[in-house]
This record gives sequence, C-alpha cells and structure tokens, in this order.
Amino acid sequence: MKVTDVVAEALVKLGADTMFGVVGSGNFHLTNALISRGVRYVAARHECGAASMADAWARLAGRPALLTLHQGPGLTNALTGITEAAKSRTPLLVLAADVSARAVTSNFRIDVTALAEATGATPARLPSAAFAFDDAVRAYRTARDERRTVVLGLPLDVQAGECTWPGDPELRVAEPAGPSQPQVAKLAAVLAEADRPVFVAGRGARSAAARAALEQLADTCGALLATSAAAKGLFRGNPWDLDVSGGFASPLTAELIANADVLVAWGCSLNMWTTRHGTLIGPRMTVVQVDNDASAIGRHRQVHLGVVGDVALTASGVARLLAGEACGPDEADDSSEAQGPHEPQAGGPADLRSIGYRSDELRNGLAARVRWRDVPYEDESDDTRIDPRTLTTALDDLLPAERIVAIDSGNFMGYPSMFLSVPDQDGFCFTQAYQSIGLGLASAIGSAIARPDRLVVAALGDGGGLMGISELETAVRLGLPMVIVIYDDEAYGAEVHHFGPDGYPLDTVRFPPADLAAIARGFGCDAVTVRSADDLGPVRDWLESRPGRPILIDAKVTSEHGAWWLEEAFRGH
Ligand SMILES: Cc1ncc(C[n+]2csc(CCOP(=O)(O)OP(=O)(O)O)c2C)c(N)n1
Ligand SMILES: [Mg+2]
Repeated sequence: MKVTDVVAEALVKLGADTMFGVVGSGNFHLTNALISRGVRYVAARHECGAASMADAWARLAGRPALLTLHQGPGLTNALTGITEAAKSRTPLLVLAADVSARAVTSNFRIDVTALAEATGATPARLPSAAFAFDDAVRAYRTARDERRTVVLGLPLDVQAGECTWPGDPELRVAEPAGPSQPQVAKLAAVLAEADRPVFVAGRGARSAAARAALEQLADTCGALLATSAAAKGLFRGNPWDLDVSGGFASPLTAELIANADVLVAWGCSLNMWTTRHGTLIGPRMTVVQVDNDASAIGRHRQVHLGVVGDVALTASGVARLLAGEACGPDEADDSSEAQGPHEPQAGGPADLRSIGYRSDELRNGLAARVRWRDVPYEDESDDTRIDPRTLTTALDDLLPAERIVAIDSGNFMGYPSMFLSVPDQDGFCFTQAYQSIGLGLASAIGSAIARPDRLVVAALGDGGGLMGISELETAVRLGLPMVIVIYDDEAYGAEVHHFGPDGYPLDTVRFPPADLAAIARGFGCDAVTVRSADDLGPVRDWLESRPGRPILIDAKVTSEHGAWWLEEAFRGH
C-alpha cells in the first residue's frame, strides 16, 4: 500500500474522523486518502484559522482532531494556533508535510522538529516508509492518551513510498490513574478539619464524571465550588457555584475564595490568573493541588499537599473515606436531616443545612449577588456608543441558554466571559493559554462544527476580529448559524488603556472607524451596527428565523477607561 493510504487507514481505525487544514501539493494525497475513508475535512482560509478550529473542536470532542498542512509556510502560518493548542494540552495531531531529506535546497525547507519543540508541541516524524504505520499510530496515541499536540513531520519521499498493512492497530485506551491511598487519606484529613473549604476546578476537571465526583465530595464537607476560566460552566446549576476564580471573579466570589481556610485545586494549575497574582490565597490558607501530571504540582505556586491522580478518582476516593465521618463543624447539629452524605443533595432540602462553608444565608447571597450581571454599575452608554456591560447583559437575555461562548483576547474579553452565562463546561471555549489575539473567530467555528446543537457566540475585539477575518468566508461557506459580536472601540484597547494613563502617544494603537457590518455583509453574513440596546432588533429577527449564515454585530462600545481585570492582567507583563 502507499504510505499515505497506510497512515490514513491507521488514523481512521484509531477513531480520527475530523480534519481541518489548507491543502497544498505536500498534503494533497494524504488529505484525500483520509477523506476517501470518511474523515470530514474542513477547509480553512488560513492555516492559523485551521489550527484554532482543530483546537476548539478537540477541546469539545475530547479526542484528537487532525490538522493537515502544506510543507514550510503551511506549518509556519499555523504556529500561533499550534502553540495555543500545545499550551492548553489539546489532543491534536498535526499532519505536517515536509520536504524530502535530500531536498536540501528546497524553498520549503524548514526545521520542523525544532519548530514543533519551540512551541511546546511534541515532535514526531515518519523517517521511513517501512515504519510509517508504527510512527503514525504512536503519534496519534501520544496526542490522545497524553493530551498532547503532536506535530508529525511527513517527508514527501516517505509519503510517496510503499509499505505493507500490518493489521489493525490496537484500540486500547490508557486508563486514568488513581491516587495513592496515603495521599487520599491526607486530603481527607485536611477536608475533615476544614471550616470554609473551596474547590477550584480547572481544565483537568472538565468532564461530567469529574463534576459528579467533585459535587459529591463538596456536599460531604460543605465546600463552595469555583473554576478557572478554562473550566467555566462546570458547576452551573449547583447552588454553591461561585463561577470563575481570579481576575474575572465577581466581588462576592473573590471575597469568599479569599476567606477560605482550605483551597483544593482540581486539575487546575493555580496560575496568576486564577489566583489574581496570589491575592486570593490568604496567608493562613491550606492549599492542596490534585493533578494527574506530577510535574503540574507546585509549578505556579507552592502547595501544602500535592496529590497525583485523576480528578474524578481522587474525589470519589476521598468522599468514600469521609463517608460516615462528620467533617463540617455544624453537621452534628443537623441530625434532623435524614439525608446521608452520599445521597444527591442538589436542589433538595438538605442543601439548606449548614455544613463547612455552606449556610442558608450564603446560599441566598449567592443566588442574589454572585453573577456579575447582578452587580450594580453606572451605565456609561451615550448617544453614539453602548456600554459593553449593557450590551452583553442585553445579549445574555436575548440569546438561547444552550450556547457556546468563544472568546478572543483583548480589553473587551471580560465582558462576554463574565456577563454571558454558559450552560456547562462545554459552553465556554477559552483559547487564551498563549494570550494571542486573532484566534477567537476560528475557535468559534471549530466549536460550531463540534456542537451543531448549540448556538455559538464568537466574542471578539475589532483588532482580533480583523486579524482573523479571513475565516468569515469559512463560516459563511459552511452555513454556520453563529453570532459574532465585535466589541468595536476602534483601537487595540488593551494597549490604549495600558499606556494612555502615562501620557504616551497612542497613534500606533488607534484606528479610524471601520464599517465592520459592511465588511461582514461582503462575506455573505447578516450584520448589524449597534450603538444602543434598541439596535438589537435584527438580532432578535435573526434568532427567530435562524438563517444558515452568521450574523455579525458591530457594537460601537464606550471605551473611556480600561476594563476592571485589565489592570490585573498588566501586572503579569
Ligand atoms: C498575535 C498578537 N499580537 C499582539 C498582541 C498584543 N495585544 C494584546 S491585546 C491587543 C489589542 C486587541 O485589540 P482588540 O481585539 O480590538 O481588543 P480590545 O483590546 O480593543 O478590546 C494587542 C495588540 C497579542 N496578544 N497577540
Ligand atoms: Mg479594540
């Protein structure tokens, strides 16, 4: 068989079914070999867009996407998206065509392995036709089982070679590893003593199984439930959900986390964003980190206890140990409540009892004040521009709850992150591990392909939106009914607010007005320019008719001062 057929057959047998890319001569045959075996191929207009689509798709599907690239510039164009995926531990297999070993003077020659390494991706290569099957299978398994972004270099001469089909690859998937019993016991002891425990769940806890196990354990010891931005939505619907910890946290959330006596990070790195540069971690707080990757423990800050193990297995192991033990100070007073610690409590009367950090009063306080949209503010809208908070609250009311919010980077980004609710952990696509602007539209497209059952909302700045705008053609060509909101301040607002207060010239980061609605119509989108909430009528009409094309909202937003989280963010520069 041809090597391209062997590689394609092996990947399909392993479960690959969705591929993004831009096709040139070097990846033409392999891409077609995959398509002919039933793999869905999505043609992007720029390789970086293809990479971000693949990244978002894989985050939501929970298994590797394929990214197919032409040799040389095909790979370098994709590097920013690949770096974001690698930093986010997205399972992604990059099929990177490469020049033949002997083509030393080719224009397309580039050091693929060095490039992959430089981005934090895992390099792999097909050095010979004879081992093409084994190398391709290993690359896919590394992406899937170790949640890595793998760049598989595919030299043209090897692709054109032949080899024999050795038989189907083994389909076994690596089992998650549980923690050691002594570590489970230590964590149980910490929680048994905790008066005000808070759990912060991160990317490594983004699953229904982890949610169930964490909620059960939190019920047992009265913990409040927060997430990092990457896991936003995980505890939606739980009355003890604090939403996101860190720079995006509402005042009540920040206060409750800072006052915890025990904080357990579950599959969460506790980076400067999640801890607000450490300010949410009090000096007497006991900090525990649970992660299936030993190297993640203590990487961003010191912890008192590190537990190496799968989040769901660890949480259920600790809950089992605590079962039957009173771990909240008030639990003994609560004997009238017949419910045992392991019975589901959400929504039931047992939620009303006081245990750990939980009380009736707090529950009511959370219901009334934990969301940003319930925090009072002075509306700064004027005749020509809408306050981004007012815009986003109006959209939150207008858009269906079953949604996925995909966010680009910039000053604007906290508004959609905090004022648009999401239904669960799959409702938020946050491609911010590399803090690049320009990835948001493509990650929204990848999300829409992964979850056609949900309305996807792309939230972009005018800078990031224009940087990635070529993919508007992809969204229109694919007939994706998505909402694209551009927070248009006619500037790289993040830079304006960073340097403006010190009196620096801002000409390099300000732009003349652009009619983004007209540009969108040129691509074939519906579009509307919004200067007040009254202008949102066409969005309502679009939602009712749901035509098979996107609608772009060019929201001319107020920008007198930077967003509240921005100051925090600049401390990390
Ligand atoms: C690829 C890339 N280039 C430059 C930057 C630096 N940068 C961060 S935010 C920003 C401005 C983004 O402008 P816009 O998308 O309009 O959002 P705003 O800040 O105005 O809300 C820039 C240039 C970056 N993060 N990534
Ligand atoms: Mg802007």
